[in-house]
Amino acid sequence: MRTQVAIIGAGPAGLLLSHLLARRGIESIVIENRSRAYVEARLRAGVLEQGTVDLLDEIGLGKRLHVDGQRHDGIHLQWPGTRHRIDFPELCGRSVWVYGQTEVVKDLIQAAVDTGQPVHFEVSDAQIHYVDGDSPSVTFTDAAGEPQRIDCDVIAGCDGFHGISRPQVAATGQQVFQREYPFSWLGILAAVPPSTDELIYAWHPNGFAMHSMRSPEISRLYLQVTPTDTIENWSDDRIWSELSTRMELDGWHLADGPVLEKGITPMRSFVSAPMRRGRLFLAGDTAHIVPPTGAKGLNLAVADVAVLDRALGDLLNRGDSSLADAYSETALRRVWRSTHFSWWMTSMLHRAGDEFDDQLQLSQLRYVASSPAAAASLAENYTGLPLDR
Ligand code: RFL
Ligand code: PHB
Repeated sequence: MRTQVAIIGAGPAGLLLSHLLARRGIESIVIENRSRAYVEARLRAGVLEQGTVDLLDEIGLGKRLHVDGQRHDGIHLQWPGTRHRIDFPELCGRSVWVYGQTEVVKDLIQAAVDTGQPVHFEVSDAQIHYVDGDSPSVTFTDAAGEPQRIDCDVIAGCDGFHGISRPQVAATGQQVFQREYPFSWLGILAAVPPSTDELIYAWHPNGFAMHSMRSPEISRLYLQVTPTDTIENWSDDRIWSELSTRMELDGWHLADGPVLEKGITPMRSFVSAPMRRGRLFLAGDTAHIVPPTGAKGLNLAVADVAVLDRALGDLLNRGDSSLADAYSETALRRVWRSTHFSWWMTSMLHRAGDEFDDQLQLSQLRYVASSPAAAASLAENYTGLPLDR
């Protein structure tokens, strides 16, 4: 096969990139090692920044989002005895949308099907070749077991944290910055209407708890647990009881219901630089991971791809490599802003230290709740700074 851009990974980054490039008349082929059903059902992010929604609208992919998604104009920050609403439009003139990553991925795959954009699912043994020259290629085994090769001008590594792309950059010198947090998130999806109008981020002596949602019928909730904890230790009853303890507030009740799915995710910050080697460009989780407390991972993948789309447009349509040469530095500026914000939200809300740390956290929460300047900083980062496009 021959194409201009071989894209590895049909997550949000890879699928969106192929769609953006097609709008510039640039051909691409996406390969993905999982099945379509698997990637469409993979339960992950829930919050889209204003810029992410604006971009999806601009390219005609926002229709279902505006029907099934919900605009949220704030979040609640909570600590024992207090629940404080941060009002986004008042503080920074922007909002966020609650719309599951599963739905974003379904919309992107449907758009690829509708436009005849090739996406090869269930491939195996993908390998990247000759990225230091002008004629890179990707080899893989297709779903039918046939060996395949894609000759291309550029490879986009959009294959997530465990993919094959980042190790290619590592081979030529790469800097990795990371932090492991001493806690994990236990997340559940539950068949019960949300007990809240806005997402609740709650600090509690037993640990962080969070209430999010997917629809008027489905709630998504999280608990801070220890990294060595296993899901077998957490019966549904224990999860609901701990959630209601940590989010307790006079006059408010947490409704429980059947747990549809539950799992434990470790928390880490990770940045790998540069995000390029020769003709291989990295985007999304393959290059960086943020802890989910800031709701940034998916949005950062979208932001990378918005920058990469423009850079590849100039490179492949006009032979101008200046934006491609600046890609890594441009993308990493936003990556570090989001990395800082996610680290800050995580550090403010999770219990990990001693009583001195507790008092610093509570002081920070009271400050954000009482100072319009501090609240505006949270609002500006949470809703997302404008995309660099
Ligand atoms: P993905 O989604 O991991 O997609 C990578 C794709 O590459 C495929 N792949 C390969 N394909 C072919 N050959 C190989 N060798 C391959 N290796 C891998 C994979 O199967 C996969 O389909 O990365 P992408 O596109 O960069 O997107 C990133 C986002 O998925 C991620 O950042 C977010 O889900 C993070 N995240 C959140 N982000 C937000 O913006 N808002 C949130 O509210 C939010 N909440 C979350 C989250 C992540 C969570 N977990 C489970 C990590 C909540 C949680 C609990
Ligand atoms: C979610 O709905 O899954 C979600 C929302 C906000 C976060 C993290 C996860 O910060």
